[in-house]
Amino acid sequence: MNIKEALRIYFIMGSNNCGHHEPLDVLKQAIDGGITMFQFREKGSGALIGEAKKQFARDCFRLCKQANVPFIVNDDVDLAIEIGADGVHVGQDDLDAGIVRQKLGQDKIIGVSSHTLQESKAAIEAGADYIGMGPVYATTTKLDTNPVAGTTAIQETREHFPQFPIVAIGGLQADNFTPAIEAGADGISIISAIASVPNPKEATEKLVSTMKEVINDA
Ligand code: TZP
Ligand code: MG
Repeated sequence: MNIKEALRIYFIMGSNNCGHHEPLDVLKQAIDGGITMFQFREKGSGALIGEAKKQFARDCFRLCKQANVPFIVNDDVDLAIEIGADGVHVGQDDLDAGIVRQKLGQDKIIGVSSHTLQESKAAIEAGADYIGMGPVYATTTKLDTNPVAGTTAIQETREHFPQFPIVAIGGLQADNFTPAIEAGADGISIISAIASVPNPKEATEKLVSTMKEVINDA
């Protein structure tokens, strides 16, 4: 798998991000619209736990597998191992990437959230396959984010690591993500601009077509 290409339109979702939509239908629409990777992020207020979480993860994984969309689990390494997910994404306050690597083995994808060049360096040294950087813009989806970062740290990380896979996150939409790509991100991670809109498939198609234009112009 080409990780940079997989990061282009990286959809992240949990059941509590979907408003009145049926979460599996949102994921189905996002897949039909052209997402290139998916992160199962079942956490926060009202999130499923225990068996219900596990079943929902399996259902999401099945849809992704059918469409060849890599399936990444947020935080929960044990769940990822149990269901055979393609990888795990961890934040700065979660398990260290080196420990995740030991648990998952060499073949799985490990993503790490980074907010600064220093965090990027540490994640890369610890064996991350990609880093997620942001929040580029303000977001109401995650309440405990770091301060809005713009694109400066993305640009700094890109200058130090010309080839390393980077995905931008935070408040990104079709009409505002261009600066993140221009700063050096390989793709965008999106929650609400797909999960919380009236037509997730159309929204995804718009992200995909805009991304094609932005990359061709770069
Ligand atoms: N980490 C930093 S910002 C964010 C996460 C999980 C939320 C992104 O959600 P949205 O709705 O795409 O702004
Ligand atoms: Mg986390």
